Amino acid sequence: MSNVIKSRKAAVIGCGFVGSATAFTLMQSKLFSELVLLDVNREKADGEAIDISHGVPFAAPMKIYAGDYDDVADAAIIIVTAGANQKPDETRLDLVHRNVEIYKSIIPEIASRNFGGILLIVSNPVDILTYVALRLSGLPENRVIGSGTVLDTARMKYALGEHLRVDSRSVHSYIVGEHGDSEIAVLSSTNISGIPLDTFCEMRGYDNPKMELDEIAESVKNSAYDIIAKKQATYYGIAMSVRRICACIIRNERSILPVSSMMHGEYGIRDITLSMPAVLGLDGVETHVPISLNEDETTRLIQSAEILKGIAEGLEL
Ligand code: 6V0
Repeated sequence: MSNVIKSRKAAVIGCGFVGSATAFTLMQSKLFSELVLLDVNREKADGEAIDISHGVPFAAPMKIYAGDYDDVADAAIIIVTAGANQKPDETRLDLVHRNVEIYKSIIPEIASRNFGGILLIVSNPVDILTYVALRLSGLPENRVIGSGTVLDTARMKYALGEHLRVDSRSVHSYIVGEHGDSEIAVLSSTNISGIPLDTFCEMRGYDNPKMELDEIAESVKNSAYDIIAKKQATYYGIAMSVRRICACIIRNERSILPVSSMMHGEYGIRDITLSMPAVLGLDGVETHVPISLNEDETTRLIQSAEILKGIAEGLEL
């Protein structure tokens, strides 16, 4: 039997750049009344909790404190950001062995306490670690999700919004597959409030937009490398992405977000976790939404899945 969860309680495991930025945005979100911060460095978790608590009078009443695994077991959502981050010239996949070992010390602690909420994986490589968390926890597949390409999709919407001089919220576009080097920007079905991307490009005076759009997709894919080269880590964009995912779950919004979760034959892909638009609500992933892809996008998605599968199959779990 799973624990009864407290619907307004969240926990963040790993309080480095990403965990603390996430905790800060969650404090401002008013989604939760209780937030537990957990880190191997307890002092760090405690310091972040105290600092972030001092923003509470400007948001809404809530308790933020450093805790241990007994404190996180009844949270509605546990967000795992623990683990090494990319150093300049490292790919996300380079982190896999270090972070799998860290997950082996975290996920069983959660599972052994009959956790009944949603496990939201953020550490990289996020798709592989979502797979690892699923296997190590034994939790139902709908309740183990990765932040996936929610961040990449936001970056794409922002870049297209700037390029087309339109509100990024009016841009409907997805990046799917791995959160990483093999990700796919689905340009074929991208639209601006229903207007096909190519048509909107023409409206904005771009005659032959393909090259510019491919460049934008490429720069979105490389944006983490660019940010890390300049400031050693990325955290604000992912913190807002996590906030959006949490809102969708806690309010049972059933929005469609490209989170990472287990695939069951969509596009012929199965037994691996990757990002695909999905209806997301209180129970986590309700169903995948296999958006239409052109031939090239489908081929690249299958390649992305194969890369991830090759890594997942080589892990000793
Ligand atoms: P960081 O600042 O080094 O923080 C990592 C934190 O994890 C530190 O405070 C550690 O003490 C803590 N930690 C390590 N081991 C454990 C453990 N066993 N239990 C509890 N806490 C532990 O890294 P940063 O915050 O920059 O990045 C964290 C992870 O998020 C990395 O794997 C990044 O690659 C990843 N990101 C994922 C993104 C996404 O879109 N999914 C985006 C940005 C970063």
